Amino acid sequence: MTHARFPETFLWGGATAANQIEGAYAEGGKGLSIQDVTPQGIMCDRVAGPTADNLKLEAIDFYHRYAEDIALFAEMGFTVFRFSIAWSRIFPLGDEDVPNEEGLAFYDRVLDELERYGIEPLVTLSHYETPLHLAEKYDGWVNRDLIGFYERYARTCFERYGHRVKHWLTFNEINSVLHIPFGSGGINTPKSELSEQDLYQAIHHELVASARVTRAAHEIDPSIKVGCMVIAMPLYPLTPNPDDVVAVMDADHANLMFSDVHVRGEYPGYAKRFFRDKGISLDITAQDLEDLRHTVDFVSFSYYMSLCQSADPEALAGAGNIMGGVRNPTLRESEWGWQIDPQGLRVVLNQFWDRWQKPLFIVENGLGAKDRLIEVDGELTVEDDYRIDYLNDHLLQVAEALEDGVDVLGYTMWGPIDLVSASTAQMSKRYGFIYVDRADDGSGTLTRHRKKSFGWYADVIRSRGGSL
Ligand code: BGP
Repeated sequence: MTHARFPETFLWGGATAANQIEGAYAEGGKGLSIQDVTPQGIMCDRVAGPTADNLKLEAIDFYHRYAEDIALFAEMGFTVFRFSIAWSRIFPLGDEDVPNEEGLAFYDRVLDELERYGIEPLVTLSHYETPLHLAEKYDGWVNRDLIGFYERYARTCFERYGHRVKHWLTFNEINSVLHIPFGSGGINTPKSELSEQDLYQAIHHELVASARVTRAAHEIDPSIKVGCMVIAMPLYPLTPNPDDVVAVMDADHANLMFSDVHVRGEYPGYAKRFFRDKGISLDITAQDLEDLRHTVDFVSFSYYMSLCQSADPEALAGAGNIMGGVRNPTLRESEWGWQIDPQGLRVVLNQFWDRWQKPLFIVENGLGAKDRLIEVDGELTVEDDYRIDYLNDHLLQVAEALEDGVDVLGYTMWGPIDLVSASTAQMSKRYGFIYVDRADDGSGTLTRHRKKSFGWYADVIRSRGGSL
């Protein structure tokens, strides 16, 4: 085995979200979340209520099988596990005064199990799971009241779990609200009717809320580290035309604003100009400005792909996941058209480190693919060399970034166990090292099977990247 490429302190693991794994959507006193009314996925319109075709209602039943699943993570040698707390398990409606003890107790049990194996929890407070009541009654984050409700929820979590959870993320992919206002911000007004004024007011409320809970965490326990979480998507100019380079700069700004505010504690000049040019006039109080000064301890992000940008509106077709852009003619793509660019991860790690000089955490990265269960030596498994190649190539680029001097805290690949996809709301877009027997029509035994990549990741962790 060759030499370790990663430091001893580097955290290795996987990342999930409550709505994509837990199921038990109406058990333990849980209220409805916006995920319970989006059976087609976060990019689609909501429906009237929970419907039988919504795979997330049962998901992969982590709510009942967490012990078995965490044991499998431990078998791979995980040192960190990212999961989210379902806000509507703790505050079923979102605006009540008293938390739901049964919901709190569930995460105590999850944390007990992680502790048993020495796996560090990395907890997302809000992962596309706004309580539905907050969406319906308040129009989600458009309403300033959400700041107080969220702070109460976050404080409840810090007080209960803060002594055992040292790393927290405030909002999953906070910049996604630009594209999926309901899924990301619980904004009930249809996207086509939502004004930019209201959208940016909602964003402002989320940024203030994030800063306020960062302060609360530090007050409750100074050893707690709080990070923001953004979609990282390096943008390359489609051509060397300076117009395309400026298009990249503008599109970058639209996204970087979220982490710039989190890290610098104030709106950058380019954002103020954007608001001026667009005639957006935000309600920002003196207290808001003071609150924003409570900056994050680290920056975390998801990385799946890069895209090109162009100043030519005709070139701007709808490539990409949540965010748009132009296809890069030099890159391969996944079965879902997500372009594969391992070097983009090194680029973005360097860009973020140079910009903020804050520790970085890669909290999502992975390949969604259609897997085929086969029998090998009497065991059911998946020979997922395509997934191994994807992750291997990306991790080598993380090692390069470490050589570049970037401070990277850890890597939690997305979906270590197959789960319900956020965009398609189906099972067949699989990311896991662990196969879950459930099909898109909801059938299946939910039995877990180790894929080939399971042993591969265990080797990577054991050798600290030496086996890559
Ligand atoms: C991110 C989300 C995750 C996850 C991932 C993969 O945007 O934070 O929740 O699902 O993308 O996306 P998908 O499930 O659509 O393949």
